[in-house]
Amino acid sequence: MKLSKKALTLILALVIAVGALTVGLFAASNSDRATVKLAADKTEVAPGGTVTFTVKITTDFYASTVGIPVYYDASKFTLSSASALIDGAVTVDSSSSEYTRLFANSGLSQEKYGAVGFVYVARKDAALSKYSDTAVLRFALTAKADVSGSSYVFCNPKSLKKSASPEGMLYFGKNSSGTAVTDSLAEVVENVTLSGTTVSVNISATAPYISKGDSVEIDEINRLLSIVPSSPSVGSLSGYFTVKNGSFLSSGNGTGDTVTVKDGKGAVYSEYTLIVKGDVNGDGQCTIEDYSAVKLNIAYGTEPDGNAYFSQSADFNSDTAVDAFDMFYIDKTMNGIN
Ligand SMILES: [Ca+2]
Ligand SMILES: [Ca+2]
Repeated sequence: MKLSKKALTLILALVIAVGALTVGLFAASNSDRATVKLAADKTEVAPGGTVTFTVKITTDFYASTVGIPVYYDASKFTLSSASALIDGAVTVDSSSSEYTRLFANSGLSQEKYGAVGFVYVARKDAALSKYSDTAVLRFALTAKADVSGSSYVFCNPKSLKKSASPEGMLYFGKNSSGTAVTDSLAEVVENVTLSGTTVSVNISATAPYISKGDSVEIDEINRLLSIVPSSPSVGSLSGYFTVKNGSFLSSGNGTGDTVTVKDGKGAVYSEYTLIVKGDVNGDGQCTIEDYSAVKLNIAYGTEPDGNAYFSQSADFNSDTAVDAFDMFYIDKTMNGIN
């Protein structure tokens, strides 16, 4: 979910205001408990390669505010993308004016560490959830080109917001009436368990690595590998990318097929759904059929049956819109004039 910086600033201002108001109130009862988990899709990565992390939460109360910062060694990783997985939530990264707040109470230096945050604040009358191992944040860290060795990615108990340290950005607010609809100020829940929120990732030059040209893009958050076909027929995918220190298999060369990356021993390392730009019917060709389907979509909003990735494959120029520009590129590709 992408919100404007203005909206983000407003939400964070709300968080700060709610936090300031609730610190003086009694804390929620001891039985209220929240658990945070952090998982990585892989624990070994080559320099330049990417690891995807998912934060999951469980609460036994109706959560009206949630804030979770995650930290990483900035000398080894850079944040390549982050996505909040709950409606109304936002992510905070170094492009945000509120970034510094992620380090409040943490005892961690912004010189040495990077951080990415998840923030959710329920608006008035919003329906609230008790969460059960619910994925709330996904983000991807890319290992820097010239580094090696193991490195921790973690949540930090010191970041916890408490009455005694109200600035903390790790917090859970409980709807004080205990009901599923926001109706009052949140009470801060201090009983937060960080269960398995320290993940060690080894950066190794022998890990599998996808070597690709500019016509290939990888969306690690949504597990999509997109190619821009260089001719009307895709042909062999190895003309677009190769895997160093490993190999790959593909179930086909059209949109919707699965690309499986394997390590040097043949074990599955990662998996992606293939998107071929301009191939909306998934046959590995960019033809008049695809052109017509996109034209119908633009005119009438129709989508061909059986392609869950229509919008990604129809959006040839990857600007998140399907429009006449994409038809222009599909026309060029199907006529072999790229
Ligand atoms: Ca096609
Ligand atoms: Ca487009």
